[in-house]
Amino acid sequence: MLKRISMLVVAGLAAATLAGCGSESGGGSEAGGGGGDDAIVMGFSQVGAESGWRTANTKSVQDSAKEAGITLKFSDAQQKQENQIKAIRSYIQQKVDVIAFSPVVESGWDTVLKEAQGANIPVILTDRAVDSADTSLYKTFLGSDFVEEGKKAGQWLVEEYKDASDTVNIVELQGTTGSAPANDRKSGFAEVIGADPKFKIIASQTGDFTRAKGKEVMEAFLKAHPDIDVLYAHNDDMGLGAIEAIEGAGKVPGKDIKIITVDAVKDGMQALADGKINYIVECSPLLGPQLMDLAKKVVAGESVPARVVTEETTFTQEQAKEALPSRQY
Ligand code: GYE
Repeated sequence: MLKRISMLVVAGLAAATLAGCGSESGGGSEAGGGGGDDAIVMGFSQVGAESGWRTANTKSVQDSAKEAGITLKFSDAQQKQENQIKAIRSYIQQKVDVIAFSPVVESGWDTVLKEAQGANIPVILTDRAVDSADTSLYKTFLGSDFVEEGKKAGQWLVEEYKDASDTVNIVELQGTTGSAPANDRKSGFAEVIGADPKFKIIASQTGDFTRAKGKEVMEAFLKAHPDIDVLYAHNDDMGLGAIEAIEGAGKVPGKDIKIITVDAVKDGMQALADGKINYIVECSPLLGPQLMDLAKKVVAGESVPARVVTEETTFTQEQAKEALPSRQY
């Protein structure tokens, strides 16, 4: 018994530490929703701050919570699943009204999701999916169709090289290993280009969705493969890092090596308009308003659709020039 109590105390302390270790982007923080005592309290566990997309997503969630009068408890998991599990457990202990999170990887969530279910706290998945067989563990999943994004990237490539007969050597910078966007953007792309054997993925490695890792891995690709025609990067940030590596190797990004990325954040769009990227598949980070709507419904016990897919487009270099001035993020 004593042991059990002390374990609870330790868990409580861990939760308190988690909620208290506020840094600018990390740790826990609480934003008042402006509402009274009956304001909905949402515990939100964010993946991290790995990319421009993520920064825009965090801002969207925080701004929308304020606007909706929802009190937001926010924590940044720094791309670690264990931190997300700790955050979710702490939200369960704090008896929040609803938990929302963007799961860093797809697998390994059943136990903690069952704990939330046992405590009668509804869970909303936002941005990324989990692979749990039991879909009753969450109320809804709001986010993009990443397979579709990968397909759009592949379709552009097929069209771009429709008259070529030579082999097209492709290198791929994958997102975080095990994450839904990395898995799905890879498979959607592979499915489309797989129809024509001239397309060859000669190297594929994770760049963890960051600029620094994108640069590092692209440097290694360039050393190992002198004959790269195309880079497919699962996000803009890795593509931007890779551009530095390509320029460092004396090659011209967008010309010597064609580049396709996903996201369409401002820096990516600027590189596209400048001719350094050739095509971007959009993935919208502005999920906050829909998330708050869903949260209100779920807390009120109303039914919500099991899946809410974000609407997205694609950008060529010309379209990027047009869209840039009014781009919000
Ligand atoms: O594409 C990438 C970010 O999960 C859709 O995560 C998100 C992805 C996004 O780090 O830039």
